[in-house]
Amino acid sequence: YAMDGVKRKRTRRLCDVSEWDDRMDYFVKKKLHIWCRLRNGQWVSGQIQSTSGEKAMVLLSDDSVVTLPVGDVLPANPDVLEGVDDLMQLSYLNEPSVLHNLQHRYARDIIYSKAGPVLIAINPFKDIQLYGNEFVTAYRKKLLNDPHVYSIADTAYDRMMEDEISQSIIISGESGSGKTETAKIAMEYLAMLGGGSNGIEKEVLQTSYILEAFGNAKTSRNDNSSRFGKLIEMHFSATGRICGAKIQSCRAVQLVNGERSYHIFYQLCAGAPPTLRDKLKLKGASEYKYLNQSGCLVIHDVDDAEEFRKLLEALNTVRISERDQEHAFQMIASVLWLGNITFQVIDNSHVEVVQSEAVANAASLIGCNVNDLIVALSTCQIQAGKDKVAKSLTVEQATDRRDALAKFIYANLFDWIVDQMNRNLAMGKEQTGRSINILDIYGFESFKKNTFEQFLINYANERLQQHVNRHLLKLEQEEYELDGIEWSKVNFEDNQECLDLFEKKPIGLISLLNEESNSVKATGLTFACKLKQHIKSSPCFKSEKEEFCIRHYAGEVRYDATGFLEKNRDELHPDIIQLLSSSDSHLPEDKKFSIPSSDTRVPDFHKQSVSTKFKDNLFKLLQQLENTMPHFICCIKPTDKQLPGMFDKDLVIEQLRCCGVLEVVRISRSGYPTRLKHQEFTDRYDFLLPKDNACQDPLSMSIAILQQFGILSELYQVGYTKLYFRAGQIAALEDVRNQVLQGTLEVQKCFRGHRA
Ligand code: AOV
Ligand code: MG
Repeated sequence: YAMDGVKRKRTRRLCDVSEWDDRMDYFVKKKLHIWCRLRNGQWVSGQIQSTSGEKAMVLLSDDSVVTLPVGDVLPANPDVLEGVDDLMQLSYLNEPSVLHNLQHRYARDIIYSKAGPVLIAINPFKDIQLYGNEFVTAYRKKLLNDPHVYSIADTAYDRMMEDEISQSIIISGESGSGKTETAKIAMEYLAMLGGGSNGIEKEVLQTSYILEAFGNAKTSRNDNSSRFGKLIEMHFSATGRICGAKIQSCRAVQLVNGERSYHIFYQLCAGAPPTLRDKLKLKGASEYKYLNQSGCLVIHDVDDAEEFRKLLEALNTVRISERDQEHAFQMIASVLWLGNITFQVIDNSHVEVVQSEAVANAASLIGCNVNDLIVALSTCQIQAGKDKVAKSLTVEQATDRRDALAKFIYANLFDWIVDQMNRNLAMGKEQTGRSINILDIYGFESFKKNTFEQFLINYANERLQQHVNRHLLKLEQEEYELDGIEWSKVNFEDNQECLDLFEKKPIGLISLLNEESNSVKATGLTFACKLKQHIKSSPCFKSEKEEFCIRHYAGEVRYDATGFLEKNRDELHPDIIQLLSSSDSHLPEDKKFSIPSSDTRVPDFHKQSVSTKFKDNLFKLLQQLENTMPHFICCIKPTDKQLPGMFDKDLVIEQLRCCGVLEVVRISRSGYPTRLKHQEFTDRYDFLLPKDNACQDPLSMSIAILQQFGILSELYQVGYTKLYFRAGQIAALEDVRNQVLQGTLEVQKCFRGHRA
């Protein structure tokens, strides 16, 4: 242990750039490997032959020699460190070394690595043989301790059982990096550990399938992209069995968006059995406007009909009754038929709904009168004196109304399904302190065209990033400083500025958006102008015409302001509310639409905008995580092509930078990952002190114990309230403790005496 600590200290110092300059001669003499950055920005391996002034002559592997600025040369790690499990073990911590290490592993299908406390998971885009019963058993029995999602879940489970503190597994990464798959792998592990006779673990696992059918869609970045964020709480009994679960979701997205809409539409169209087809008047997906406009109806290698059969199985498993399932499919079909309703202008003056099977089917599926639907979609009831008169809408207004109705029905259905599952998974009466929360949200997105949905999604990621940074980088260092131990601070990139840009009142993006949404005359253009006018000082913001740019932690994104106001208002016209409330009277209470108040006396500014609700919801989720012990998984997407065997270094390094991976490793390496309160420490080890020991207070006793054990002073630090140990030191202490406990009777007695 002593050796370990000393060695680490030396290598740590070597990472400093100034010392690297001094060491270069040594590298020349010993012909050691280095990394050098070529003009094209790529890092390649080579050997320094000589240096003169600010230049270095480097021999490359193809025997050519290049002359480079000294600043473009970095030390490479010795061969024995090739492909280490944990980046903390690297003697030289720099970007090319980290990349090389991860690529070396990835090429061997080792997709998991540690970066200190964080698990790095690089998406393999193919099945790899790392999962299933055998692996679960091996990790559970601690026969395997290679980095793995299983090992993170295992640690969380043990901590939960031992400390009775709720845990959380927080998964971050950009779109398509593997968050949702990782979340499922963690859930599978926990389900196997916590499975019992009630079979609830099977239900918990099946919820993922249902949520994905209704909440995921294909985008250009991910064929199975989550369009909602979720926090799954798994609750455990005192014996470690799963006793319940709860899903919280945070949806941000439109019906028709991206390449394909939600999977469920295509699954239903492809897989519904004949009787259901007849009831829903269902046609093929290509017949529906909401589905056929994007030009993408199928996903490569996915059989929607087969997926539908799996969905039915999942719905049965979570005990959603057949009647309820039918209700859900009826709502889905009503949305599809609504999308096919068209309008025509008569006499250049008023708009009419075209009589068609679409409007008839939509009305019957929603459960309302066809004429009521037609009136609600094409006219506006206006109070004229004592009477109400109908005023015709424009085609554009009518289309908006139709879409708003479809969107509302879908959103309502999604929430209803989540409620049903939560009801069936609800825990017994016992509320335990034992839960594991898994957070999986939509990843950072930047498309050719970015709109309100990306705005919300990227804001959520900005918030999540701060949560991660705060725990891994900030709190850790603050604790050292507060407790008065020696510490040289590691700086890291903070995204507070960008969050301020979103959240500041009254001149943050969300406030300004809400303000502008309240004005009837405002448009995307006036909104963009307003932003330009008010937000002058933020380095994260630029705007021109109808567009604005935000510099996010993960890169710059250009947003098109068109449609922001409407989507942020997301109003359901009182006429539609009227229609819905009259349509569902025949439905049982739990299936009724949860309709917003149509009370016109509620002033507009009291109605919460979509962005405000989203923000509040997000805060609630993250707040819940604050009271848990966090475990972090950082998912990395090694290629934009969704194909195996590719490793785009630039793409990977960008993501490692975003997650602050190098900084995390730096902090963990020079940090003290194990810490114990003086009292805790003395309670556990003071039986080893001679009986006549004169120390009274826990701090002095702690120091006496450390001296008694002969622990080297560089391996720990004594804070005001706690002891801080380098990695591995507590294990060494535990060894001694166990040996003594198993040893002579004398010591055992002494131990008992002390405890009592
Ligand atoms: P995401 O959740 O991070 O994106 P997913 O978890 O949906 O990403 O992963 C995208 C695809 O990568 C999956 O559909 C799989 O094909 C593949 N994949 C990911 N992890 C694994 C793994 N461990 N083994 C095999 N294949 C994997 V988004 O939800 O778009 O942010 O909003
Ligand atoms: Mg996902």
